Amino acid sequence: MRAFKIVLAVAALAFTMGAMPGTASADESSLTEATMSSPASTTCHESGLTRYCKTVQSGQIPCSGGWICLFTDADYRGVMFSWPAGNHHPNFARIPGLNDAATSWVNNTSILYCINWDAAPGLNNDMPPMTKGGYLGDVWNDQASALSSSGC
Ligand SMILES: [Ca+2]
Repeated sequence: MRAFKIVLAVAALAFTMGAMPGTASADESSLTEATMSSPASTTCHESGLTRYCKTVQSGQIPCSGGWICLFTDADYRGVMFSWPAGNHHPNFARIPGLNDAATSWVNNTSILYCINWDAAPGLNNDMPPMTKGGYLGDVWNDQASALSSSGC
């Protein structure tokens, strides 16, 4: 996961520099400080095939290749929860901050994923391979309670 964190930190730095043109003339010490105070923070929770990571970062958050990502805000913002391809999760109530909170998504895997309305089998919303959605829509916004646990 170290490489993943570094990618996120670099992406965050690039975003910060792009968003604030005034920093372009910053000297080297300021650049070092910006790197160390990067707002990106990723923590991962290992639990077999329900392994997931949580990323807190300002602005749009990149979803790595080979991962399925859900975001609590539209346009891939807010808090990102992500799973490596092949993983899933049966009940978002076990993930603080995620149940009934997903608003946008990125599927960077070759797997047909879906979100489930409830932890029990029922309504699904498909997320086809290599697609993304900046807004789940008025019906599905803030409703997802599982990731592909009851089929797609
Ligand atoms: Ca729900």
